[in-house]
Amino acid sequence: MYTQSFNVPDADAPSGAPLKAVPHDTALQAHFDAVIDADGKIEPRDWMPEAYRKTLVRQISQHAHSEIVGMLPEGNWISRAPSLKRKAILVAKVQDEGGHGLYLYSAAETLGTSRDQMFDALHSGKAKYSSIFNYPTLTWADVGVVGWLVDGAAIMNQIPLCRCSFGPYARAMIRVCKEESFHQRQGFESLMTMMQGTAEQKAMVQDAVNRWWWKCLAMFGPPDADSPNSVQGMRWGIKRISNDDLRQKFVDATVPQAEVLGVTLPDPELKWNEARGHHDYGQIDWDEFWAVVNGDGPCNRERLATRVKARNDGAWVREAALAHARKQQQRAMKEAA
Ligand code: FAQ
Repeated sequence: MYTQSFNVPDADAPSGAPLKAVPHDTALQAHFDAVIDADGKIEPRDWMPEAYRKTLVRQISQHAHSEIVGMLPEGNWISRAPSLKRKAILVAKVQDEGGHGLYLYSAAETLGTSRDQMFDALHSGKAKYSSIFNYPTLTWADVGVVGWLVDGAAIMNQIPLCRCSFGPYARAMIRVCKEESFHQRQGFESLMTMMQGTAEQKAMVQDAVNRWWWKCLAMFGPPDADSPNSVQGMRWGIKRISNDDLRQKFVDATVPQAEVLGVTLPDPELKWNEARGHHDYGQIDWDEFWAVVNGDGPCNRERLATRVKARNDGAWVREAALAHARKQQQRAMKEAA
């Protein structure tokens, strides 16, 4: 008998008889392991261990939710962008994030989970999304800083995901990374313009950097020693670089950019360490991070309420589309009869 576990007794076996190992099981597992070891790709129709499938659904759906919830902090500024050019760029960027969410939901659907199940998990507070989107965008400079630092951190994390062992996720990431890189540059360029402006504009940029810097460092997830999913994720070729190593790469890449921009990163302990060949940096507030991840950040409730309202407000569109599809199908069947 075929089941997901491949390990049930035969129907004609006497009850209480020991489970018969099904030879297929080990062969499939061995094939999966060989593909992973050879750095190959697992595709949706391939056999995969249930734990691998579950991990991917967890990570990809959380990633998709982050993109969709991530539209909100910047979307908040579309109606107040300071010029037509900035408004057009921001509309395009926020739309791109929505598109990333859709690629990712589609990738997760190939693993046998429905979009409704994923939305239910988000809306009931069961699924996570990135901590960073639970902070408010208080000024126009925050929009530039989200592009520069939040998209910058997202790219750092996502480039290794282009080599993820699960094909649909890896392929989605290639396109996402190209778009994120435009997002990061537009953020930097917007801040650069402000830094050539008035003293008030420069102060606004510095204030935004002060408020977002530490939250961006926390985006990479808990320290490696406290990251329960890392070891298995790396064994499976889902994660390629650890949370702490990505965080370090982000710090090292951002310090020279901050110098070009003319802003100070708000960390007195930030300094080049010649022996390590990296920048040292100060302590991240992990209590704050976990409070935000567990639903208690400045904007968690507002963000979820906005997503639930959007889902409810759109119900009539989904119903109308389904009714239209049913009508078309009936008409086609009548014509064929
Ligand atoms: N926020 O054992 P680990 C973007 C959770 S997209 C909330 O280290 P893992 C684009 C983690 O889920 C940003 N929760 O977990 C954009 C786990 O809980 P669970 C999103 C977090 O999976 C820009 C627990 O902590 N990017 O920004 C966070 O090995 C601008 C233990 O952690 C992705 O999702 C966090 N920051 O590593 C959009 C990339 N960190 O699930 C709009 C894909 C950790 O066991 C505007 N995801 N947790 O209940 C990943 O690479 C990984 O899932 C990590 C976490 C690195 C996030």
